[in-house]
Amino acid sequence: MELSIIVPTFNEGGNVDELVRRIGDALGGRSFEVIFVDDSTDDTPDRVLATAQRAPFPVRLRHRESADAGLGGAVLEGFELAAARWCLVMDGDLQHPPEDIARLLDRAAAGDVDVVIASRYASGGDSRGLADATRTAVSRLSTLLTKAMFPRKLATCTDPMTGFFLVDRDAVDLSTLRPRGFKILLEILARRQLRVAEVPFSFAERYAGDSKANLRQGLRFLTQLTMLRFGRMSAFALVGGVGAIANLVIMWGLIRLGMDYLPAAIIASELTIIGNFLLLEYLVFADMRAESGRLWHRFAKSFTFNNLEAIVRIPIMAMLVEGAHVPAVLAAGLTLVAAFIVRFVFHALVVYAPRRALASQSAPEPAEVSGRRTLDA
Ligand SMILES: Nc1nc2c(ncn2[C@@H]2O[C@H](COP(=O)(O)OP(=O)(O)O)[C@@H](O)[C@H]2O)c(=O)[nH]1
Ligand SMILES: [Mg+2]
Repeated sequence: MELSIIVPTFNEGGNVDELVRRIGDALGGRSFEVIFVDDSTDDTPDRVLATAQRAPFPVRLRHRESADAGLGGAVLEGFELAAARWCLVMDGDLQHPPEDIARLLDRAAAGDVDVVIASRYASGGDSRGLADATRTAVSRLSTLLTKAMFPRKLATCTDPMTGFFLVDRDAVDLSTLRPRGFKILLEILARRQLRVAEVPFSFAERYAGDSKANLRQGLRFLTQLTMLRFGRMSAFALVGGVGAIANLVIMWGLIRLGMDYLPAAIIASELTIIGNFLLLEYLVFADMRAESGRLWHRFAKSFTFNNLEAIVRIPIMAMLVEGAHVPAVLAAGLTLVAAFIVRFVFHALVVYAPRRALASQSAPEPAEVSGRRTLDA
């Protein structure tokens, strides 16, 4: 087998047939397979199965039931299922024209690269298929930001956010890739210096259905970028920083509304603690949530910890100021830094600890993910 084509899909029922037909027309004579890694809630899996029956080449389906499985993990799962060493990743909505695949293969055949990227931004490519001016601006800006963060690794890459690329699976250390990586190509390129070539292409309009891009995915992307560059701890710090500012703003607002400063401080702190927890949940530790038990348990631990922390930190600060005559602002700073480190360690190791590690030996192993459906047609 020369090539495995990996297509992550989320509710792309109307596109499946046309995609498979055009891939077949474009790659006639080559030996390849198509793997749909699907998280849909609609009839996409049935459409894939129906199409697979008719296709003169292997069309495989991996359907996942988990509600929150995500795009990055889907592509990773595709790599693991792939029969060929060279894997092509493309969207299922025909924004990535199958007719361009042959040019990617030809470039790889030269033998001097690990990745061939289909770029919207290389000269000769275009991104006209992006929905509107806002999407274009967001795409341009995030590309710029990403390149700035990895100036060396992305030096020869104009479009690190594309979902259309060909990669030599043997050149990638799959175990280092994190499924939280919503933009899996970026994850691949940032982990290890690879030899990259680009082929320009025209980003087309969607054939059917709607885009799944939204603000939440944008936030996830920013978190991914921060974590890739600076590690999880800095993403955690960023959330803490945003929380500190929110805390002060809320307190100021409540005082302006006529509230006494003490209750204002307490309400602001509690709201911030809850807000921070949600940001940690959905951004910083999103990839560890599934393994770490119930949401309410995590919340209870996090909430208790943060309240205890305040109760402990303030007397220690007072001791430093009154007893050791440390200037008040320095004392506040010192205790905040210490509290930050303790808080990070507590969240990483306790709140988001894998359930298996916490469970006593007598507890049953968690059940295998149910409802997986795999078909090799
Ligand atoms: N398996 C899987 N595929 C997804 C998920 N979210 C998006 N996709 C697929 O990823 C591709 C790109 O998504 P799309 O909505 O077109 O994003 P856009 O092109 O940036 O507007 C499409 O094939 C989607 O069906 C997901 O959570 N799981
Ligand atoms: Mg799309």
